[in-house]
Amino acid sequence: MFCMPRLRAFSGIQPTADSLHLGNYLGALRQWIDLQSSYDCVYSVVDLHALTVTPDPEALRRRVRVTAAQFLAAGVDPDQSVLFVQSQVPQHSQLTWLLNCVTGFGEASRMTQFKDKAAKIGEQGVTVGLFDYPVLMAADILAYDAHVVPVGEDQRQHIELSRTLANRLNARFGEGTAQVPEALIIKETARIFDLREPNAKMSKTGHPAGIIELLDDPKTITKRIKSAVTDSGTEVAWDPVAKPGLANLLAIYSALTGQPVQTLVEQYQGKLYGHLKADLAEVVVEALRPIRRRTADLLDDPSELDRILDQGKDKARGIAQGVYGRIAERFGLAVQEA
Ligand code: AQP
Repeated sequence: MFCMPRLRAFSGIQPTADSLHLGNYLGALRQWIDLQSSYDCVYSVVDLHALTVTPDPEALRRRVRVTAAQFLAAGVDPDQSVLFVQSQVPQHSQLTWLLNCVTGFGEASRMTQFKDKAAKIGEQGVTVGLFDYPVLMAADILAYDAHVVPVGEDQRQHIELSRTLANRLNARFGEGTAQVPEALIIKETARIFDLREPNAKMSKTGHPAGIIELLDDPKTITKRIKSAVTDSGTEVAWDPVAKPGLANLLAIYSALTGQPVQTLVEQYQGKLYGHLKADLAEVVVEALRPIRRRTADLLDDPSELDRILDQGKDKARGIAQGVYGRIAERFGLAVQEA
């Protein structure tokens, strides 16, 4: 029987914290898991990106492993998908340089995440690396000829840049130079908000009280959900503009249970916000319990984690070397076989 080759999905998450958070999980990671049955999936702990915020080397080493362990614990299957650490595949940096040379300074300057992060860090701390982050991300994606990129809403502009650069390569060097990727963003969970500031996205660098980490213990999860900021009203209703905090809790509840938001709203008619928060805390605790347990098991067995990442590195290099060679040759570079 003739089988159509599968389309390829690529995505990555930065090892910039000791735990991923619920936004990373619902916005990206859960999609990664679901795509494994129908796509050829390549997932990466993108440690080169983490260097843009100058982490302590020891913390970076630890976080690379704990991030990879969480991918696996959440359901990334290393026999089905390629799981690797970005810095172990040199083509990411090599392709970034080629893409740097076709990216306008003006178009890179328009990236809103750079502006936001630069504003937080302050002028003195901003590096060229942080500015170049979206080009490195384009290289990550193009190096695997990825057709789709499962991410949260905050990455939409970066995927647009990747598309622009792929189209530019094809226009300049001929069709087939680069695969033009598409963002895969799930509307309902595209942006999970901070529990204390429901108009800001939940972020690894946010205030701890506003974040639910995948590795948080049940007591912490319960405390954070119970003290989540809501409005002064009493009626449970879906109104992201007037009741952004409540809408965020309903979105999380719905995403983790599969119950439509409207069903939840009806279920909590005549009840107080506190009832919903108490039930949601239980839902989140039970959803994250197996991930926390499996992550701990994986970290207790360092040789198995090493084996998985080593196998992933070889497979990732196998793909990226070929794609990089094709693109570099079209630029006119004499590519050496590795
Ligand atoms: N709040 C969120 N809601 C939905 N999706 C989200 N993602 C991040 N936050 C939310 C998605 O998770 C993936 C993680 O990407 P990343 O770690 O490489 O970078 P990030 O987007 O900058 O993530 P953080 O956790 O918010 O880190 P900092 O604090 O560094 O900004 C991406 O697919 C992202 O869309």
